[in-house]
Amino acid sequence: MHKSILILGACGQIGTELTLNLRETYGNESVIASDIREGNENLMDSGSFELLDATDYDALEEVIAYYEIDEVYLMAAMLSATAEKFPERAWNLNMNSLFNVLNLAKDKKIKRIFWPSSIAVFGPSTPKTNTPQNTIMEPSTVYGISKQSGERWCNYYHHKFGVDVRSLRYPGLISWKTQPGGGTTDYAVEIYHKALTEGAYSCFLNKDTKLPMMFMDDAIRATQQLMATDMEKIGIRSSYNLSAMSFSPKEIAQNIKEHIPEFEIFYEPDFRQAIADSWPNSIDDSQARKDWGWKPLFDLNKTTKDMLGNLKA
Ligand code: AKB
Repeated sequence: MHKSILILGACGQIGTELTLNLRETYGNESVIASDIREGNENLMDSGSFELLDATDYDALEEVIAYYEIDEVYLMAAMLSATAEKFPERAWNLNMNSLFNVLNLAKDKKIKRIFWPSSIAVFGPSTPKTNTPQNTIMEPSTVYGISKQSGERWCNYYHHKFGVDVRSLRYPGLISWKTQPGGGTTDYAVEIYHKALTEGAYSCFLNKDTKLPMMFMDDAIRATQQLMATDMEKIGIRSSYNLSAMSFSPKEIAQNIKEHIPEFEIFYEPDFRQAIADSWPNSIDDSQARKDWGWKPLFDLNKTTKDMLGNLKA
């Protein structure tokens, strides 16, 4: 079936790879990329691009009508570390962009939405290990509060207005094509770059801070899989727990040392340590496995091999 897809925030870490993958699946002409700035060459050259602010309802409505869009992936967001510095801007971006797409779907201008949530919805009072799908959620960060509120709105719009919105609680995402920006889990990408360019890395988290992580290929596959799942199989309309691996800075450094024995890591925790301390160290994603057959393919060894190989190339 032909469908027309719009990616908001297409030039970011997830948006870039998602756009390229969706273009491979559905054809370049069917996937429209948009962002407030232009993206890398691959993205810009492979299909249509619109300069678009996801918080501008009228502009969004116009692009959706022009391209006769069926599905929207809302990847524009301010992440955890930056959001602590600009709380109001983070709230406005993260919430208004979501309301825009939810209202467009409510008014039948689009058929399906993907909106990413995060492990940041959990807080210090949440059980830390194997965190269940449904549990205590008292996020202590601006970003976490916006994601937790967003989840409640997604669930509300689905049950009240029949909006087909689907969501995943992404863990920290590791990728080599586009760098992340403004997150707490960004260290797990920076470390590979620094290992190759400088042979050393100064980490902004403590050595034993274990966090849930995932390689980008798995995250993109999970996203496409969820979006292609039959409506009746989707039992969760807030957001699904999603998991692949968990490790600490010390463990990823040891893993890198197997490829670069002289690599050194130093620890200089900053304000991001408190954010990381408020998050789970592992996630129970059995609901996603049961409802739509989720299964990760990348562990830390495979991720490190792929990251170092591709960054070197
Ligand atoms: C962040 O660190 O803010 C993000 C996230 C876990 O959602 N990568």
